[in-house]
Parts: sequence; C-alpha cells; structure tokens
Amino acid sequence: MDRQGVTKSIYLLGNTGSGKTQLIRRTHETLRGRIQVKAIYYQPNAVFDASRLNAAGIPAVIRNEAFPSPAVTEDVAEEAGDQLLFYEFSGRTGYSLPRNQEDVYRVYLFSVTDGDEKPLKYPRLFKEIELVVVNKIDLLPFTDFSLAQFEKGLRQVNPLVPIIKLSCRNGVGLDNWRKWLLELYGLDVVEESGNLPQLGISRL
Ligand SMILES: Nc1nc2c(ncn2[C@@H]2O[C@H](COP(=O)(O)OP(=O)(O)O)[C@@H](O)[C@H]2O)c(=O)[nH]1
Ligand SMILES: [Mg+2]
Repeated sequence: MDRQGVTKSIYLLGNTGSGKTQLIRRTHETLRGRIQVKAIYYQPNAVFDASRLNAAGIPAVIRNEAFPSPAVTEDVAEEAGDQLLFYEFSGRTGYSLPRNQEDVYRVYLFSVTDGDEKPLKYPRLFKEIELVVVNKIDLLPFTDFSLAQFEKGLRQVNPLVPIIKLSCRNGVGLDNWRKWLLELYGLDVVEESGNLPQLGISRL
C-alpha cells in the first residue's frame, strides 16, 4: 500500500545526562529503518552528541541560529518515507518552545538519578508535555528513587500525561516507547509483509 511520507518532531527535554542522546540512538535501532531518525541541535557544544549519533548512522546537524528558527520548517524536507526529527534540549530550558503545533510532541526524559520529588519541585516542567519517559530504570536497585512517589507527584501536577519507564542501557521498556512512536504515524507494531526497511541514510 502506497502511503505519503509523514514527518513528525519530538522536542526531547530533560536534564543533562538523563540519556536523551542515548534514547535517540536506541530509537534508531528499535525502529530498524521503518522511520528515518534525525537529530537537530541548537547548542554549539552539541558537537559531541552529533558526532556520537553520526557514528551510529543517524544524521545529526547543529544549527547556528537561535531556536526556534525558520530552519525548523526547512528540516521538514520532502522525503519519500516517514521521518522523525529529534530536537534535544538540556536543563531547565530557557527556550520558549512553540506549543500545540501539529506533528510536534514534547517529551520529558527523566532519569531515576534525578530524584523522585522533582515533579513537585519543578511543576512547570511537567505540565506542558505529551509524554514522560523515566529512563535508567536499570539503576533503580542502586538508588532510593521510588516510582510510586514519582508518579504520585507527577499526577498532582499533570493528571493525564502518559508515562513510559525504560532503560536505554538494557533495553527494558523500549518496546513501549517504540509502540508509542509507531502509533503517532498510525503504524502497527507488527510490520506488514513485503515492506523492506529503508536502511539508506538520507541527507538531512
Ligand atoms: N545505566 C544507564 N545509563 C544510561 C542510560 N541511558 C543513558 N545512560 C548513560 O547516561 C550518560 C548520559 O547519557 P546522554 O545520552 O549523553 O544524556 P543527555 O545529556 O541527556 O543527552 C551516558 O553515559 C549514557 O550511556 C540507562 O538507561 N541506564
Ligand atoms: Mg545529549
């Protein structure tokens, strides 16, 4: 079945070191070419992240202008297949992120090493987002992070936002993230027969 390529963007928010770049790598692996993953950065020091991603076969570019810029629309170049653009934002971002844009999803990536009280401490961060991902669950046995406490706090500031718990290290929970992404494109988790993955990496 022929289908027009669809482009979606994810603003990946979260503390430095919470695992955003690692999640982009894992996303590329887990989608196995069904959707082309690309990354766009707006900080000069993102050269480290961009080269890690390039080494993993993921096109990544650094933009010199301030975000948001007109380049955002340029990124949505005509492509035959589906594509997913990641914009990584670190820290308690001072960026004013555009809101409620079609095909743009704000995902807050949280690490269990960040502390389970953070939704109550920084409620604004957890309010205007479409998904919370709790990463590094492989480290739970080594921390005093309580998933129950975290969820309780999160529900006070954002009663409805979905939560996906995963580990970019050991891969637990990545299937739920993959499912969430595929659903954005109206794709089934099980690939239809006869669709060879597009493994070619296209120009960003
Ligand atoms: N144990 C563990 N380490 C992780 C996980 N995800 C990422 N990391 C590590 O955390 C560090 C920071 O990850 P990075 O992707 O650079 O974070 P970013 O600053 O948010 O982009 C790296 O050393 C990653 O290998 C995870 O699920 N478990
Ligand atoms: Mg990074």
